[in-house]
Amino acid sequence: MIENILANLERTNCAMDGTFIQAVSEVLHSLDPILQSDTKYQTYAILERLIVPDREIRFKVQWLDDNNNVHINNGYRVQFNNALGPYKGGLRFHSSVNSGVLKFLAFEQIFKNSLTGLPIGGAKGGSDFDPKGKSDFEIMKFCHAFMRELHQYIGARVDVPAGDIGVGTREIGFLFGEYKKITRNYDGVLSGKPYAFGGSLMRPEATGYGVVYFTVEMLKEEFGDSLWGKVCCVSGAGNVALHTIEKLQYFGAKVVTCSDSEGSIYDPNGIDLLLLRSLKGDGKRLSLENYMLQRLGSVYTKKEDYPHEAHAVWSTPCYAAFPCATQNELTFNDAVTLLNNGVRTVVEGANMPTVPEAIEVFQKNGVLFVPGKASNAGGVAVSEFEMSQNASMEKWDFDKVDRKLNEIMCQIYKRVSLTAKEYGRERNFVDGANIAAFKRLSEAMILEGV
Ligand code: NDP
Ligand code: 2IT
Repeated sequence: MIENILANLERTNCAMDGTFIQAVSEVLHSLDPILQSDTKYQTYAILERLIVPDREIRFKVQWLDDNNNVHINNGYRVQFNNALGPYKGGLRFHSSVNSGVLKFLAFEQIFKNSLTGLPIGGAKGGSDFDPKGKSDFEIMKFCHAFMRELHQYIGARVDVPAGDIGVGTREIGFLFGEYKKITRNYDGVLSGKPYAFGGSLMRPEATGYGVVYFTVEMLKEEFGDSLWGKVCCVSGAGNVALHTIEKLQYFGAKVVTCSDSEGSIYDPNGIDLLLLRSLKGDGKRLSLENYMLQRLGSVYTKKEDYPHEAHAVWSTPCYAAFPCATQNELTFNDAVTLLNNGVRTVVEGANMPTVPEAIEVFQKNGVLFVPGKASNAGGVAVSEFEMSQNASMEKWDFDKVDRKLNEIMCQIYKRVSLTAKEYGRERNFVDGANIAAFKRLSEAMILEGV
């Protein structure tokens, strides 16, 4: 049945939908044991309904650069499934964005949001606008133009976008400003807002912190171990990577690598976070080469100087690896190198950063592998906390958000590991996550009717 559904999916989707088909294929193959357990999933055609987005919205974004040249970009919002609550998920501004990438991200988001146990559905949006090299005013003008179209489709109880690659607090601020001008509504229509007007404390940190809270709980339960003194490799140097590094260091780990789309840093003395933030914090995009120039003993490797299908960021021995940049960044060759270097666990900070062949290498060789939909759910969880605070006109303090984030991440770990055990897939956190998320989602879909 699964193979038929996948064949049909390939037939009805276009060439650019590769990552979407990859994501669906992974989920469907995980679901085999639960599908066998009850005929209701077939009766209600849950799989067939689950893999088609509720709607895909596409619009034109026209804007003027600082020299008054006209630019046109594509804007998108994929509202995938709202069985569990309002559509919820980030906006990505990156030149690689197209409808296929956003379908994959929105599809993953349904499962991630289900795992949080919170009342949120799944969506994703964005644009092929490239923020690199743009002035603050150009970013602002683009965000305003984007919202002039997007505002028609969103709402605090309808669809609540947030940040993702290329979209942080600054961009959400500009988007919110325009939404308010157009609609006069001062409500929680976006999360990840600046604290000054409705943002939650700790939303910027939440994804990275959550990744590490998940890891701490998992290491305690699975190995009776901790992060103290462990060497870790992290990829990326954006929001998720920076806060993952910060929390890993807080728990006593030594992080020796980070990267961006141009190259990577190896720092045997441990990443100097202050220096890294001065280059990459708050949306800054200075080259990592500057890190090497300012930090004795560190090594910078340009992406093109490293052999094909492998990445320098994964080439040093480590106990734990945290891919926090983008999809399909950790290849089969990277997995073999990490395995040969003794890695014990790989915890995804990004969405689907590990290719399926690499996941197989880890799983077949006893490396604990955690999919992003479980380990990076802290970001969207705190987004939901922001929605709660906005709806009740409250402000929670830092400790409350931190405690609730930690609780959610520990609960996700428990839910995923227990489900894996229950369905005979012990320590297979991919299957555990997909089945646990599917259970909650499919129950809601059945109860709501066709
Ligand atoms: P940022 O834009 O803050 O940072 C992205 C980082 O990834 C940058 O260092 C960027 O380098 C690097 N990167 C992007 N594309 C590539 C590439 N093709 N090869 C190598 N490096 C690349 O985004 P986030 O940190 O917010 O997002 C990172 C990942 O985490 C994404 O997969 C996102 O979907 C996921 N995520 C984000 C959440 C959030 O709350 N922000 C929540 C959950 C998941 P460069 O600047 O050179 O392009
Ligand atoms: O992938 C993700 O979970 C995000 N980009 C965050 C989504 C959100 O709504 O906070």
